[in-house]
Order: sequence, then structure tokens, then C-alpha cells
Amino acid sequence: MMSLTEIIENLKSHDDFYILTHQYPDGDTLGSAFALCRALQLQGKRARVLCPDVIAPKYEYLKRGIKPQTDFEPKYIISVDVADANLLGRLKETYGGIVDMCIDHHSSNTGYAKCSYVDGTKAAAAEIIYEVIKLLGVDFDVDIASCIYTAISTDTGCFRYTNATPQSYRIAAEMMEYGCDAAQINRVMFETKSRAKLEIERQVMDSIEYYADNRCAIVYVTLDMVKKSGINDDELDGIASLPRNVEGVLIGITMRQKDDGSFKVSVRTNDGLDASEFCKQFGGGGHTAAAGCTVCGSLEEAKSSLAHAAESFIAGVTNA
Ligand SMILES: [Mn+2]
Repeated sequence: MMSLTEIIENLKSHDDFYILTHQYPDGDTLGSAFALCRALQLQGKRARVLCPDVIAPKYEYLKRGIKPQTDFEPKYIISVDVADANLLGRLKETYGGIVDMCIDHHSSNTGYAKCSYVDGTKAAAAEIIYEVIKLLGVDFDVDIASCIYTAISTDTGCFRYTNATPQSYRIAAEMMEYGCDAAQINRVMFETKSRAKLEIERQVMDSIEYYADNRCAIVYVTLDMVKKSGINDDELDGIASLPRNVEGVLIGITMRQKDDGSFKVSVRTNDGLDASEFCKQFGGGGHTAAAGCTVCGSLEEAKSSLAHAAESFIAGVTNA
């Protein structure tokens, strides 16, 4: 793994940066990418952010202060918050094999980049970006602060998850001192929802089933449900936390049907159960309390294999 000093040397000695985010972009990958992009531009470099999917309108403010620089060929490619080349989505084919530097906080990072800086103790990739910007000697301004704040707040579920550290709070506090509007950001990220989203949440709660003595809850979102509700793909992020919110549930599983019929599975756990370990059984990974994997088969088949896995997983943990 490269050191922070090496990151700074590489950023200083190169120019013409492409900064890649992961697919289904969230506040962390976008906030990290735009903060770094602005910092590099302020250093007189050319830089642009490339996102494999459409960026939801609610994230539009993260682009404030970014100069549109599109007419250059990349000489140095950076990915932020991207644990695996597959998560680059439609950008994978072109850039998946040629990422020069990866900055990430997923311990499951597959090491696909030429050099990587991965710190699994950070709540958000943006906490590393914060250090990078400091070391670059760039002055923080309200635009960079809004990006970093958004990233940390969204990845910690508004500072409620176990991944939030004292340092997460310290950085967030510092970003407020640079003028970011924390209340407004949190309202937009956590409270405001479309009627379509409310409708899909209602249907998702309708789909809930309990296993393992009510210690596992599984919900699903089918393509049909998405189509009927008229919801945008990006509005589905928060859905994953719903099943874990039920009292007594240790493993909350959200299955989301993809275009190819397989299911993108989000696993959220309580009481220190290792979601990443659970997802490994299905070839996935992630963090302790939040991880993901892909499961194939019909809805019933996929659900039952997840339910069985959850039953043995919970039995294994509680008997230990
Ligand atoms: Mn992240």
C-alpha cells in the first residue's frame, strides 16, 4: 500500500486527472470525488469527475465551484470509494484496468489499481480525502467543506452508525467552520423524499418476512415495483436500512432485482454481527455493519438461500 506522502507526491507530479466514482453513486463517492477534483483544480491542475451513472439532482450542489474541464485526455486516473473494478459499472471496460491510484475505506478492496491507499478504520473515503487535501496545502472553502461533510454524514447515516469515530465528528465540525450548511445537507440527504419513494417504502415493508426466530428480516424490491412506483434508481439507497430497524433483528437483508434478473443484496447488521463475513459466502463483501453481494435465481430461490444462510450464521454466532 502506498503512503499518504506518496499520494501527495503523485498528485503534485501529475496532471490531467480523471476521478472515478462507483456505480449507484452515493454521498461518499461523489463528495470525495468532487472535493478532490476542486482541490486539484485549485492547484492549477486539470481534473474532472467521471461517474458511471446519472447523478441524482439532490447531489447537484456537490459540483459547486467545479470548473467544467472536459476537453483533455486523462494522464492519471484515480478512483475514490471504489472497492472493486466491477463497481465502476459502465466505466469498467475503459478504465477498470488502468486506474493509477485508488483511495478507499473498504477493507475488502480488491487491489485492482496500480497503487492503493485503503484505510478500513475510516467511516468514509472522504476522511482520507480530507487528509489528502490538507497535505496538498489547499485551503478549504465552503464548496470543499460541503462535499466532505456530505460524504461523512451519508456514510455514517447522519453520524448514527458504529463506523462514526471521534475523528469523523471532528472533521465534520471543522467543515461547519468552513461554512457548510449541515442542517440543510442533512435535511436533503435524510428527510426529503419523493412520493414515489414513500410508495416504494410502503411496498417494501409489505414484503417483509422474518426468519431465524425473528432475528433476520428480509425485504425485496422487484423491477416491477420500481417500474410501477416511478422511482429513480438512485432514490433506492436508503431502502437497505429498513429491515434492520425492526426491534430484535440482527440481520436485515434487502434484495433488489437487477435487469438481468439477479438480486443485488444489501445486508445490514446489529450488535456487531459481521455483515461482510456473511456476504463473503455469496462472493460479496463490505463493512462490519453494512455489506453487499449478488445472488442469482428466482425471487423465492434467492430469498430462501439467504434465509438459510442467515439462520446458520446467527446460530454460529450465538452458540459461540
Ligand atoms: Mn464510502
